[in-house]
Amino acid sequence: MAQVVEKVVNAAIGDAKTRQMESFTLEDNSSTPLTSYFGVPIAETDIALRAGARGPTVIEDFHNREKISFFDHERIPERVVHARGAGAFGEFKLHTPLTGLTTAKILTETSKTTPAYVRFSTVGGSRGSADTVRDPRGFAVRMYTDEGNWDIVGNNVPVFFIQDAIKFVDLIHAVKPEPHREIPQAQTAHDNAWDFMALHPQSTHMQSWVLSDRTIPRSYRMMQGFGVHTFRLINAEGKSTFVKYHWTPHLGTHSLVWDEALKLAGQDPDFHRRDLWDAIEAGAYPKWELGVQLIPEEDEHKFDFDLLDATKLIPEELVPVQNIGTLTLNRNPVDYFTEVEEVAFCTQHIVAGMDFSSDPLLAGRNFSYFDTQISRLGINFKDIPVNRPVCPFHTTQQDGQGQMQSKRNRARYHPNRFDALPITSPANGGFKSYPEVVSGIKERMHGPKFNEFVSQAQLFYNSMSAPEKAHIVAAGQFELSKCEEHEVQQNAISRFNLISHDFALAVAEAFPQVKVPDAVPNHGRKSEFLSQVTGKNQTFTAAGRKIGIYVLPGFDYAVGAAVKAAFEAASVMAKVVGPGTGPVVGSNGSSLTAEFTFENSRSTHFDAVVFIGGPDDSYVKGLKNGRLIHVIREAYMHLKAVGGTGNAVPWITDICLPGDFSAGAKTSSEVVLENGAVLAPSAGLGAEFAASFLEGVKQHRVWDREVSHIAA
Ligand code: HDE
Repeated sequence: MAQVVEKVVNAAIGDAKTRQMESFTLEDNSSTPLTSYFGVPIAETDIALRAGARGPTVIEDFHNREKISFFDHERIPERVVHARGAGAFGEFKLHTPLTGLTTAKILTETSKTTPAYVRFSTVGGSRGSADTVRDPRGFAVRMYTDEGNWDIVGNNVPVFFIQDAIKFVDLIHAVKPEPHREIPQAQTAHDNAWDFMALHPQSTHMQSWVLSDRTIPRSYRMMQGFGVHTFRLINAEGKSTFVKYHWTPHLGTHSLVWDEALKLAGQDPDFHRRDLWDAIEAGAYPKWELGVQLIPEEDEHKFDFDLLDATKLIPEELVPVQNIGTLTLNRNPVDYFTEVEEVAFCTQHIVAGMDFSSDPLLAGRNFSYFDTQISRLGINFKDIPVNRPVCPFHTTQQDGQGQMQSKRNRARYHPNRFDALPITSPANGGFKSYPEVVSGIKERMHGPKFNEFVSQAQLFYNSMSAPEKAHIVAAGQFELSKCEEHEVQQNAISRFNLISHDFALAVAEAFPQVKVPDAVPNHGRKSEFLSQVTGKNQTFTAAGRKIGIYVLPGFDYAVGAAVKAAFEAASVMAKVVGPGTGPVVGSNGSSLTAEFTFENSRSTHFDAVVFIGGPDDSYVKGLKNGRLIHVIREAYMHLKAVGGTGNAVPWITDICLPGDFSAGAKTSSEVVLENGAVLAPSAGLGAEFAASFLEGVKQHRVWDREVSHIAA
């Protein structure tokens, strides 16, 4: 911890937010003698004051009372949704200005580097739940701009379950653990969730995303983010342009497979939090492009969906995404509670040059976030360092529980005799709402295009590759198999039938008692931008991946070292796995240092696994260990690149995966590539092996290995 503080202090040189937060960060004072919270040195902290060695504990022991009382009040209410999360600091740099479209400096001035903060989260689980559950992920970004805080409180899925905020309470009550026994934790695989979703047509499109691999991301670093709603940009003339925000990860958008996600929930519940932390500590800073879809005001009604409907996306074929800036996360928090638990995002935090659209979901959020922060953190949540703006600020608000600002202003009202007029004015860069023309009858109604729920659900499903469709079907079967009521399964599959008849039939294979309705028309359209396997905007790179290099004592050091060096040169996190942590001595007496052990890790911790061979048969004997054989089999089943060198090759082909390779694979004098496995039986091929292996890792998964039972 002392090290981290030091890093932050050093980082303080250039970043206004870091400097500001540093002034609220205590130096590591662990060598200062213990005191009470108010500075009184404490002589004894292990035994409470007692009337006689075996007598009652006395109340006058203020140290005992202070200690226990603080502990009693350590907890604050966790977020009612998105309780589980991880955060990091960084910066945003604009490279393509939106000149003429907005007056917001952050979107027009390329010379600025704006401090930024992101909190990623799951939605349904409690604060201590597992990271890898099936759930959309929150992707909440804050920019500490020179003109005030700007929060884009988005998700990793571009659409939402409902169109109107008034339904949020129903949605969340349905997807949270069932209230009578508080089961299941952090999952929608239960009757209430699918009961609601099956009966609520607005959720049809989101259901196809929820069942897809999007809701089991490989890493926060490999997720897209979306503002979801349509917002407005406002230029100097007061003209408005509609905008949708997209975050596109430099490492590509990639997911786990379901079996892996389930296992990781137990093996490492902090999998995503740890991955983000480790990458930032290693200097492998995650980056995203901020993209915008811009829609001129006059085009508002040209789509067959309503721009105000958050259950619809704008297909990129209709409005391309233009990347305008780069977000980099480069600093881990110093203290989780004050910097992650107490961060208070609010959708209404926008800056001048922007405004909201009349999306009814967004309108409800603009009320809800401020309200929820009052309940979680108190009205003065603005004073918590992570929430403070870095620009000058001046309000007439005062007092309230936990107020921390001692204001010198004597008059906290306007107008007052001290005002240097005018203190409020658009000319001072003041926020001005867009003067939208509105007319209509006050009634509980949505626009007519809000009543179409199926078209984009079909578009999404139609656009998936064969393995992605297979995963959606399997997810549907998994979720509904955990529902106990036939009616729920029947209703859900009837809804799936609206998305695709083939999809409904495939899910129903696991539910013989369910009757799949007749096929309904499917428009057959696809988008080229939605698949994670074939999508046009997808990035494939080995950079940022974690590869396990397995070695036993006596391994071929030259090969092991060459492979590790080649991986590291490709910005891969190469992790040596050995029988114990610390040095594993190779055949020539040199050693590699193992960070992981056969016992403390599983194949699921890595994107790919490599076994380095050793000098003789006794080495292979060491490999004949159920745990190690399982590593290869499990990674292979999870569609990962697996590899071996030297005499680890026949062990892979004959013992771990018998029958999967050609006869010559284990004797070839060259590097062999079969079924996504990379094998180098001959000595001295470390560099060639590593190059082929990295190609495999780059593909993310070996999709051909997937058994797909439905056509693309
Ligand atoms: Fe949220 N949401 N939400 N939400 N949401 C919260 O605010 C709410 C919605 C999202 O990392 C809460 O500070 C309503 C859509 C994220 O701290 C709460 C509605 C999207 C986060 C709340 C929605 C989101 C939250 C709980 C329906 C994606 C975590 C704690 C109108 C675009 C922020 C908190 C963080 C958190 C309300 C719908 C994303 C209760 C009423 C749509 C990423 O205010």
